[in-house]
Amino acid sequence: MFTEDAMLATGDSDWGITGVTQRSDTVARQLVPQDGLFTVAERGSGAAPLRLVSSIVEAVSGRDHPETVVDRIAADSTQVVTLTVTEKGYRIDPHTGSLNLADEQVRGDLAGNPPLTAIGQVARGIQRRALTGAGPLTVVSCDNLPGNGELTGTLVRAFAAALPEDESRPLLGWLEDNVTFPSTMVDRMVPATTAGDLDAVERELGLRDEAAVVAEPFMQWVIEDNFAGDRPAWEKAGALFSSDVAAWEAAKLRLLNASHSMLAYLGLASGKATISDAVGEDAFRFACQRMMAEDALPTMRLPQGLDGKTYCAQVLERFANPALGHTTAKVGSDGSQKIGLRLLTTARATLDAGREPRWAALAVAAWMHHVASTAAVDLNDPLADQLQKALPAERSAATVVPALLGVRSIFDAELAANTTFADLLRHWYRIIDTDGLDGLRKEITHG
Ligand code: CS2
Repeated sequence: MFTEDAMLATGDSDWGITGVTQRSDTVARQLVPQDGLFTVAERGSGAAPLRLVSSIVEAVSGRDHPETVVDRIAADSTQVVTLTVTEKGYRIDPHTGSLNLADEQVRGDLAGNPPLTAIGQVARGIQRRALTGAGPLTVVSCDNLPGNGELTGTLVRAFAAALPEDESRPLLGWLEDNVTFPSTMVDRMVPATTAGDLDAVERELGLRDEAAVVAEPFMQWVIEDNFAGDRPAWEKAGALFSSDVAAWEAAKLRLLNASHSMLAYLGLASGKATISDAVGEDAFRFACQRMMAEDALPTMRLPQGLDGKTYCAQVLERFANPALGHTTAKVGSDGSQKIGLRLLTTARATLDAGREPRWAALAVAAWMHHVASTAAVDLNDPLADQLQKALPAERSAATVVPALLGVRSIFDAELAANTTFADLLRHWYRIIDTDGLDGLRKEITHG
């Protein structure tokens, strides 16, 4: 949408996007017969009319056609590669914060197989640019990770460094001189499209659009202005260019995403299927407000132009959008990849400030409860097997909390050994596990 709006605003209509899907070919299969056209259906108050987006000119399944992806990244006409591949798509080693060289697909990509990981595809595409003399390239991560640009640069360089010496040296040199990795913060809630959404769009549009996307009316994109080559005039489409993206991203992760995860796990524990149902529960909304106001805000620096109070109120209002149907199961997926960035940062900072991270601990305890009460096959998380293995057969606050605190890829040794934090987790876990919703209501509103 931003790219199309930028073209409309400037009359520079030379841009086009090759859209790549990574893990399945579903979206590519939906887009190809539609020439890349898709509808964005905003839902909720202030929703714009249906919008047909035409900036995607080609859709490719990266799983089935990795060489095509490498070709497109390597093409001289390509200026920018954006990545929206979720936290787990980066293949980060939680212990080093760099590329997970033990990951099977990363190893395959390094061995010279047609690359299947996002980082492998980007690195191989850049390697080909270096050989063919194509121009500079900008790689833009759009995922919910702090310093996502710097991180992506680190991962691509780690991939390059792990190649044989004769490949590695020239690639690292070319990266240094020709490729930049600006950080960004993207914000728009986009639930998975349901069959009901497609039918509703068909009724409004008079056409069947298999690739229609449902979204909230709000959207925001903050970008660090560090481009190696040309780019669409996204600022003309409402994107904000800022030199303080890190603060924007931290605010989003530790306020919006943290509350989103809290609502997802409290909702899952109490039979609430959607985020709007969960935030409609007074006690849960109150817990989010207090987590943001008492744990998160006092331990963070906000970017200029962002008012903390207004932002927190706006976030809860967005969650309450009843037309969105954002499920607690979806937001609660991949918890092992999310809670560290969203909640444990706040827990650590609050403990460091000499206070109890009471509300962040509630969210983490609710996640623990979700993990302990879901079978491995049903737990939508890349660490599902590892988490289940860590769990004892008998599951209560006294056994689950220490068992999960022992998972080092999520909790570092210092945080895991903090007795204030462990006590809070056991306290909340017991209430969720034995007293249920009524107990939570009582404890949250009077606690
Ligand atoms: C959500 C996010 O699924 C999740 O974990 O918290 O995808 C959220 O909807 C977006 O970050 C909103 O911009």
